[in-house]
Amino acid sequence: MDTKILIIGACGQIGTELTNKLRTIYGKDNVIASDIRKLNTDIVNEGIFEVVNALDYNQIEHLLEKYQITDVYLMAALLSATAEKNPAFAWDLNMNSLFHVLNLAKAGKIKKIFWPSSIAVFGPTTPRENTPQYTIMEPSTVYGISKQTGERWCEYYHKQYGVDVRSIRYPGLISWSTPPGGGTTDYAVDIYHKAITDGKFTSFLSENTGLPMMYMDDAIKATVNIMQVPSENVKIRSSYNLSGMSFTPAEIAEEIKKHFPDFTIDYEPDFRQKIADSWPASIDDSEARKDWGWKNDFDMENMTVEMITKLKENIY
Ligand code: AKB
Repeated sequence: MDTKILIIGACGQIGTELTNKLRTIYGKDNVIASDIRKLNTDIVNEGIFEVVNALDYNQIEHLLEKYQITDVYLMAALLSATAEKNPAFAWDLNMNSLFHVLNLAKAGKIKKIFWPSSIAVFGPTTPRENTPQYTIMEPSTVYGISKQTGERWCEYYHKQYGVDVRSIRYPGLISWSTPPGGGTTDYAVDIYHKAITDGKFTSFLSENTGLPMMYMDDAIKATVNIMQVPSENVKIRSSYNLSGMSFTPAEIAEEIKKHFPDFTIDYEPDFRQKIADSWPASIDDSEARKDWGWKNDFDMENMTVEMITKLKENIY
């Protein structure tokens, strides 16, 4: 059976780039992009697009039947900072959209699911440096609690009902072409824009707050890879640790200064500082490397060159 893909949340930060990549790989007619609204004109106009509410089981079921979908990528979610402002809705969206696709897969209507988890599943009691795959997990944010719970359900549906669900714990994602959507790691995108437009940047995280980060191209590569490997390679059915690089606001500012010597940074930590302080500073992703051959292409240095080049070429 040919692969037919439904992406729920196709207009978001990851969804946009994932949709473009999947359309290239599988062909435009085999990738159905969907979102709650027509939020991104390229995604809407350059292929098949459907308006869908990730909380509406019947709408999703209808699309699965209409397009004979095999694989679903569920990218709709409220991220960490936004979720803290609206805990009840974050819990509803992040959990019930997952239950819908897990139950549709259990009913035999989806063959394979991709569901993103996050470094937010870890908490203040987790070892912060080189955080292992298996460790203490006591998330203290609404977003983290929803992702941790989701991981448990993914593993449960796999073990009890044979649902082929695959997942990655994304770190902070950095892209020149799509804006981030309400996360704690968003500063690491904004800093590049401000370096070019203003020559200075005010960080909402303090100088020495280290966090795991990844260039979007690597995140998309990992997502496509984990969905393409044979099922037996995916040994972890909660979610895989995944690492690209780790840096603090001060370190990324130093890297940017290599390109803009006059660039300056100052620090005004806000409520997101507490979230960042509860998360790992770096991640051990050896299980992903071993099980399905994960390897990152980008570090802070080559990502910075690419970000500045692409932003100058395409945006400014
Ligand atoms: C966020 O900051 O909420 C996200 C994440 C790390 O999952 N980027």
